[in-house]
Amino acid sequence: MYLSRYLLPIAREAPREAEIVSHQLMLRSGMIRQQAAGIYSWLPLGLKVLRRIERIVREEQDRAGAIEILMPTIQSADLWRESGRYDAYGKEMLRIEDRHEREMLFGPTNEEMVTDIFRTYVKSYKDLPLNLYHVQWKFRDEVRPRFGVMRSREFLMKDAYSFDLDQAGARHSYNRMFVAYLRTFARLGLKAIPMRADTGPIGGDLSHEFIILASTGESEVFCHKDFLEMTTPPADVDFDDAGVLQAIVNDWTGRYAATSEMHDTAAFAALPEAEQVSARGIEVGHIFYFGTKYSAAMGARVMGPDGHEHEVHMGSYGIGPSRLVAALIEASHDEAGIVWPDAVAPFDVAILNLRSGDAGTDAACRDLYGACARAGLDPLYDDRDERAGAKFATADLIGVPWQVIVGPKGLAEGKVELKRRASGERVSLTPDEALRRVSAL
Ligand code: 5CA
Repeated sequence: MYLSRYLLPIAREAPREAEIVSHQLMLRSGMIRQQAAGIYSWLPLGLKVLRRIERIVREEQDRAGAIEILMPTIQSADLWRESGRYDAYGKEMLRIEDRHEREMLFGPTNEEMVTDIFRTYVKSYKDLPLNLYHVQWKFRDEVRPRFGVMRSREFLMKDAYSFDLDQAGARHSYNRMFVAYLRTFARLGLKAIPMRADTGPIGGDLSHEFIILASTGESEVFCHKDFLEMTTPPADVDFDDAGVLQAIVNDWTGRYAATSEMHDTAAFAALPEAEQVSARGIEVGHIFYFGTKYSAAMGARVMGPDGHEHEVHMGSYGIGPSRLVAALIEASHDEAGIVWPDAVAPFDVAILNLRSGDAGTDAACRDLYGACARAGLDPLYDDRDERAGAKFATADLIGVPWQVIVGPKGLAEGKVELKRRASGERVSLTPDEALRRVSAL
């Protein structure tokens, strides 16, 4: 992308209502625009990051055996009356009436709808286990939307729903998602810690929140220090092997970790002081096992091998890709701006032309741009007629992992400068060497 043709509305300062650094940086780097309280447009740069997160989330869902569908944002109240949640959900649910005076709602989650799909099409235990997921916008009329897309009213959620014949099967399904989440967050460059959690309006008695530690997090959390060093399950883990998955989950749940709602002061105090971590955290994922709560209420039954009908055991599994954009910035930024992990960066490399309009630097930048694109990289070329200082500041602010700085002095010796955003390290290289270095990652 040539920056002169892009929409990148950079702002020197963030509006005062932006309280936390991720919100400030998302506004300053032109990633989002607020349209109403807690409702945002995603501008080109923000959307690119959101899409890269979604892609990793999908790849790990698919790897774990979940199947993607797409359910609508608008749902019928009748479905929610079947589970009893239409009244129970309260003011967080945005209720809508259509022209025929039918009661509708903007979905805050999809347990009822997916249970309806299941009961329509699946009749036998032979079709189990089944896990259906979608990535769709949700609406929750939060009393206090705040921190930008971190706690918004409209937000993107990946929600998966598992169906099993019995509790043992459901446990395996739960563990599949547990391990998929460990892999997802690690691939995003985050250390997420699974913590026993409260189930709230979703229900059930087995639940984990996946929390990343950040000083601006909304939750108070307590955990064992070992979590900071644990290794992520490999890509080739056998998701069909219930024993292997259970062992991984046991390992990740064997040490103390809890949010303030579930905190056991005595158990935490029993840990040696050097092993206690007490911090703030951001909830980036939440998984639930709730047995037959929805299948019983909505008549989702399958024929078992015993010739009898069984209410299916279900779980639901959420990740917030839009919240993750903000969480990633909270976890990775400095005074100059965002420092994207390679896996989610909006562009792979920024090419900075220090003298746009100069035939030599223009040609070198265009060549490099073409070579990057041919190497499968996604380059952003700052070809604007701007001072070098403004180009450096923009590149640092938007946090592209590599910068190739092209100026007439260096070019006279056949060299460009390659800067790694995260470390600030700069080296002088030929354009070919710079390209090789960038594409090696
Ligand atoms: N049905 C279940 C699981 S699919 C569910 O709704 N779970 S949840 O309420 O915990 O939400 C799942 C994830 O969505 C959260 O972990 C969080 O990452 C994201 N999320 C929830 N509320 C918001 C919000 N107001 N703004 C941004 N992201 C949110």
